[in-house]
Amino acid sequence: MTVVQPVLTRTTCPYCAVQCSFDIAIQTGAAIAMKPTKDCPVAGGSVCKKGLNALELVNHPERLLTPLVRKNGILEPASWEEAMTRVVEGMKSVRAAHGSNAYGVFGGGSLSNEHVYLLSKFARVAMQTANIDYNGRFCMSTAAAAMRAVYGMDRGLPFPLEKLTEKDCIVLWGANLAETLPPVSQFILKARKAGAPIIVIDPRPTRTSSLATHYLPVKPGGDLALALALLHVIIDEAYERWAFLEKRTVGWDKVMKSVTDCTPEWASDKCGLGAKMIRDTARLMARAVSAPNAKFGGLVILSGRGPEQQSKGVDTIKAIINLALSLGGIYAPLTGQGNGQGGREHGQKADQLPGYRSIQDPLARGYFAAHWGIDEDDLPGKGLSAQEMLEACGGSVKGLFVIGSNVVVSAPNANKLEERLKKLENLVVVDFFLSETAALAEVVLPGSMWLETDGTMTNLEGRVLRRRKVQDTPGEAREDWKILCEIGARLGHPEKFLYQNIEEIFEDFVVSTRGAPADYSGLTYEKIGTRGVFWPCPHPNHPGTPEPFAKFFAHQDGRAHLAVVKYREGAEMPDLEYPLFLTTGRDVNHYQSGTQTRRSSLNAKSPHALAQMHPSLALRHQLENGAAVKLETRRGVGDFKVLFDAKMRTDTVFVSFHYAGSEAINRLTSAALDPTSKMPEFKVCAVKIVVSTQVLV
Ligand SMILES: Nc1nc2c(c(=O)[nH]1)N[C@H]1C(S)=C(S)[C@@H](COP(=O)(O)OP(=O)(O)OC[C@H]3O[C@@H](n4cnc5c(=O)[nH]c(N)nc54)[C@H](O)[C@@H]3O)O[C@H]1N2
Ligand SMILES: Nc1nc2c(c(=O)[nH]1)N[C@H]1C(S)=C(S)[C@@H](COP(=O)(O)OP(=O)(O)OC[C@H]3O[C@@H](n4cnc5c(=O)[nH]c(N)nc54)[C@H](O)[C@@H]3O)O[C@H]1N2
Ligand code: SF4
Ligand SMILES: [Mo]
Repeated sequence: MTVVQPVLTRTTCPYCAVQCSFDIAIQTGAAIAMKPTKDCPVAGGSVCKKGLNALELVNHPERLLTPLVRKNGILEPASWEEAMTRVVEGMKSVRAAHGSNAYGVFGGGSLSNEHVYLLSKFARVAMQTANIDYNGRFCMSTAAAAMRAVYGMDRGLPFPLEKLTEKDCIVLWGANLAETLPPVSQFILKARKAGAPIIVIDPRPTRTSSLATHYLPVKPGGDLALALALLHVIIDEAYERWAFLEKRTVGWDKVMKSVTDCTPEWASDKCGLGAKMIRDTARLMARAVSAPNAKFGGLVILSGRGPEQQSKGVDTIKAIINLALSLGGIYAPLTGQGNGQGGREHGQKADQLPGYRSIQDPLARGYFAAHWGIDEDDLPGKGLSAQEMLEACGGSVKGLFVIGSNVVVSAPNANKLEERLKKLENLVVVDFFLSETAALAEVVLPGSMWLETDGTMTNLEGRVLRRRKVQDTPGEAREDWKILCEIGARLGHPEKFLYQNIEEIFEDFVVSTRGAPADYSGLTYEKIGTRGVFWPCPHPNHPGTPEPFAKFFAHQDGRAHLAVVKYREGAEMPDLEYPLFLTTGRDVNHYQSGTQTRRSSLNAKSPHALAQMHPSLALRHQLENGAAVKLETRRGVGDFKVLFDAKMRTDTVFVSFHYAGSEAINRLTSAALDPTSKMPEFKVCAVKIVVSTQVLV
């Protein structure tokens, strides 16, 4: 008997923005094993359990194998012909009755660059709607807006991760990377070993704070006051780096004056930290980079979603950037989703065309009208942002097409959202599992998973990496791009969606970015290879740009444009009725809305949503560790299990957002938006504890 040896194919993980490389063993056309590889250009073979576990889901018995169509209120298996007819008739009828903008398109940061580009073209050319946006509004929009304003460009991390090991001081501001981007911990630990202070700022102790040399248990939403006060101390004690500020920034004088009154004493109550702790932290940061020959970027401040997912997030990040630059340091966000970076560059944002071009820029509009072969007047303008679009559902938005997001679990104020989605005339969801959002749809189309389609992903460092197809979609499921192309063709534009394979989409996409801020036009699949290329890469001989800000920032004058920021509070603060802060985030065992990880063996490690709180707070409500508890906000109530944490602030409860039903914390969260980025305030609202007798098993 001949034994068929498995073939190994290199691709990247389906989950987070690190985008670790894996070798997939394929036998007779199917993936049978996946192994990390030391050749991984990002993390050198260090991976996490989510990635290691990913293959479990590919052949999972709950994979969607046929389209589903709602009949008499129930989703039933249907042929593609029947499902497509329903989709296209639904879209046409919404457009005929209410106009093109009555149909919304909602994408996600897990989709490849090719799929994102195609979705942008699909929305603007085939659906002719202005209303396309995506879950990155819930994720990266705040950091992106602040970086674009100050640096002139948002490139996420403006240096390769391994450079972290050379830093003199690292601040992890509301970033729990030991649970959310685990392989990044190795670089933090190396920097610590080399003597760099590691400062973690988070309302709750985490695995990341245990890697730190210093930990600041900030009050939820207290970040802006803290950043202003730290800068005040830097200036008051004359630590600022004048030569650097003069050479590389504009606006310092105004910023300097604006923090005169922001003393640590002023900030103390607002951020819940002692004035001495604030002063000592500023001194620690300043002294770590005080050598006369200290290099640019010796101090690095990295944010996660903690300071970003706030109604004042953009101002908070601008204040953090001012702080970093005052010491000749650099700020950067840690991008979250697998293609969180490419996802925000290539046109699924309501105000953007592919390449990070503004949809309101006449030159960009002209370029894209020509590229897509349409009349410029037919190219829609700026549309509604994600949460605005979801809130318009059942109102001005009558139909919604969702691909790559499970908004019923992941969007704020979810009770209202479910009601709104039920009012839609047409809800179409493309997914590979029946997510909570898909379960409400009129039509569900079975799409592709990460190893069933080719493409590229841009990781948190701005490194463009290859995804490789290793097996076919199961049953009747189809690759996402084929689904989009077919609907586009059926909507009357067959010639615009004539791609034969995904590389053709890639080629069309990279050409479209030529001359744009996010210029990918020098890339080919071959050039990307297994090590990836950093964008921008504007021509075929260009090596890519690992460190775009090393000498200049991206504004025309090459400088960072510092912005004056004023203090303000969160949209909803604790009061007599709802006396505690509720904040939310992630658990190491789950990914996002949990569509995938709640179906995997990882679920057994974290089967329920936990309400993490200080034992004294719990015991005041006669709650033991593990007890069932109801939490209530002005928007909703939910069922959780108490988790004691003696290092937690006594005014704060933390819950992760990966669960559905009555354990979905987004039934309670606030949809207050940042005025610039339109980011919902997932990290701050007011809550009360209601004792429950229900027992969760
Ligand atoms: N295991 C796992 N990993 C993931 C994901 C996942 O779902 N699961 N998702 C991926 C995605 S899309 C993203 S965006 C990243 C997110 O990665 P992170 O930003 O690391 O994750 P979060 O848990 O949302 O938030 C980080 C920390 O912010 C803290 N925090 C809460 N409120 C505040 C506040 O007001 N101020 C400050 N300073 N901190 C606060 C929380 O306690 C939490 O520890 O993770 C990626 N990786
Ligand atoms: N309370 C609270 N809420 C939050 C956050 C928080 O910190 N707190 N964080 C926010 C953040 S940062 C994010 S990024 C969002 C994430 O939340 P979501 O936008 O819901 O993201 P996912 O859970 O990744 O949803 C992706 C869906 O698309 C499917 N999918 C994944 N990949 C593909 C693909 O390639 N093709 C197709 N067709 N389908 C695919 C998955 O099965 C899943 O159902 O949640 C936000 N919500
Ligand atoms: S760190 Fe992120 S990319 Fe790497 S294996 Fe884990 S989930 Fe996948
Ligand atoms: Mo995210």
